[in-house]
Amino acid sequence: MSTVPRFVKACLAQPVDRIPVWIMRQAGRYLPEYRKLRGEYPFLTLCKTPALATEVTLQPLERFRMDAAILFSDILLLLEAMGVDLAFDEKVGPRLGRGESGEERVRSLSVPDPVQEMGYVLDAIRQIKGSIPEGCALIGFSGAPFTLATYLIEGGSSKDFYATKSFMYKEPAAFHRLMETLADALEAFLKAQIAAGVDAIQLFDTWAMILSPADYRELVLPHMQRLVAGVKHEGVPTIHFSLGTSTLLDAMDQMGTDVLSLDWKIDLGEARERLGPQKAVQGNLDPFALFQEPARLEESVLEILEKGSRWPGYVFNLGHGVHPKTPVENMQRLVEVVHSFPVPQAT
Ligand code: 1CP
Repeated sequence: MSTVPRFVKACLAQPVDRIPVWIMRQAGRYLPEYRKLRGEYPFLTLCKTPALATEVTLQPLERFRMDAAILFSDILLLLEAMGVDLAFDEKVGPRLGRGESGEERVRSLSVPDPVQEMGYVLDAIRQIKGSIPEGCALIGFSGAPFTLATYLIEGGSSKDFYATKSFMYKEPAAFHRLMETLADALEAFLKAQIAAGVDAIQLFDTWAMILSPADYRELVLPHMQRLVAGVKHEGVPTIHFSLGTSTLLDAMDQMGTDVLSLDWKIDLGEARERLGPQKAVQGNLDPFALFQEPARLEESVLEILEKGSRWPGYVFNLGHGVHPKTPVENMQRLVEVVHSFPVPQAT
């Protein structure tokens, strides 16, 4: 008989026997086994070959007893399925399109059938579910509409988001239409991931922090609410990730996700006070805390654990992805400290 993983229980703000832990980018460049495989295959080949995506997803679980694994993929692959050229350049990062303007890329978008266009992701999910350790949850994910819109309009990463912001302010109606199209594509894709077997969904809105609270409420929140409501219908918990959380916390609380993943710039105890016991939280250790010597690292982890665990509904994580130069033994130590922490209201 399969029991509900403790990670899923914590996302639903239910009591747990110990605090669940997983780490953003836990499968990644700080692991020598990832670097070895990455030396043999380009990044996109790892993502698009289900056996390789499965291997990378499961790599950290060989070393650490994480309570969840996240599917190895990337938020930008959906834009490719929507009709935009995608390449990853080692030096400059992602490149979208073939030199068209942002407006041209926006106009050419289509809403794909995920089974037809993202079948490699769905196959990877089924393979991972076949070999993931008992009790370990699998997290599916996507970008959020706004963060995907920035990559689409800019044609890649950006420093000042000039193209996104000028499009948004000059053509608000077209911007809303773009957000709607992205939300439609995301809803279909996330439902397909759930049908393939993921236990939870995380929505990455990395660049929402560039918006004022008023613009966030006007241009992003309604689309997030519709998307989250559509996915919620499927019965798996939803997690919202963002950076620069404190300024947008109250608006993000209204989005409807079960969990908010917070960065280190907000005090976790204060965030839990503001959000109340119904809302689960995930986070929020600074990824660079993993560069401290072991005794100091332990103190930092315990401090976060104490603040996070005062009510049920807490998942230990970093505030953003683990840095590629992180010493692996410090990750090991972090996981051990979380595991041995006595939960105040343990089941
Ligand atoms: O060279 C390499 O090995 C590729 C590096 C890499 C990896 C490991 C990229 C390129 N993407 C990923 C995987 C990835 N990306 C995952 C897999 C699961 C995990 O291990 O956590 C996830 C969830 C993402 C999500 C993602 N991709 C985000 C949102 C989260 C975040 O980190 O803020 C964003 C913004 C991207 C875009 C992206 N992917 C990769 C690059 C270089 C970038 C651009 C980042 C930027 O604009 O600064």
